[in-house]
Amino acid sequence: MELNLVAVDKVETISKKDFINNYFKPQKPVVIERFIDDWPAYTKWSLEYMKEVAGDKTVPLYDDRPVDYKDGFNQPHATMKMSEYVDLLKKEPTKFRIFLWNILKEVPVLQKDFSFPDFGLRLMKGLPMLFFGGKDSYTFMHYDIDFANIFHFHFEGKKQCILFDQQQNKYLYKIPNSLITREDIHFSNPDIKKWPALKNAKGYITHLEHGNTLYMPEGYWHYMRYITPGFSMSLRSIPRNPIHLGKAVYNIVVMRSLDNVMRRLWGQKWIDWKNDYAIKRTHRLNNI
Ligand SMILES: O=C(O)CCC(=O)C(=O)O
Repeated sequence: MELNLVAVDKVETISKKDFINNYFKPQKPVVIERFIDDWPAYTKWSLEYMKEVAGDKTVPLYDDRPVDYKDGFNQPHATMKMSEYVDLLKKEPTKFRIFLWNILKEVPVLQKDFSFPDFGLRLMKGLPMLFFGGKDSYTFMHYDIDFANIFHFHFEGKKQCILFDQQQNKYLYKIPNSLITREDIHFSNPDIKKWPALKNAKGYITHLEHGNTLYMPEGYWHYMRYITPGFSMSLRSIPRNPIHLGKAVYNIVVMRSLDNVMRRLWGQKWIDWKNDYAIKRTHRLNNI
């Protein structure tokens, strides 16, 4: 059996009013296909261009290895010069991804290529983040620590996105005190016999092409699989729902530090316990 996924709405473009009424208020995802056609980035941004402007930067890389207690929260697995990384992306499939790379800090010249769109939400100006991935690499299912509303702009290549809202948590094998599900679930083709609760989850699926914008509402789970090498930029706006805002503050102030302390105290036992508990709890909640 497959996952219960419906296609994310796709619109060519959208007015602020329609975006707020049809997507932001009901907290529903949408892909806007041609929202950024007038950005210089739309014509300029490619892997080759990134190599040109940022080739000598050292970039943090992540692969799909499971969380290790020796690593800090979100600590990179390797580093490389951007020029070598782009060459690698183009040459062969690689698991290495760049995750949460702050453009403003790293390559300020890229700021000239885009603007902060007016969707009727106040976007955080200091946090435009870039993500890169090689063919078939994927960003594990997670939601963001700050529960932000996310606008995700895709460049070069094609990317599959699978999304769930926070109501689905009890079906997703969520790891306690963290923002991820079991890392051994391959959401693009999950083994439902091994993960039976997943069949109760209702989510969304879409594919992004160059120039598409994906809106992900507050706290949405997202799994991204790079079908071909490419990259994306995310802009974010703080959550409006007070419960989400409270959870964001808790995550940033308590959850992250608690996890780091537990890793230091308990080591791998803490990670193993969390992974085990994710299954026990999910199966208990689903009478499995
Ligand atoms: O596309 C990716 O690799 C991850 C994107 C992501 O996690 C985000 O935009 O918050």
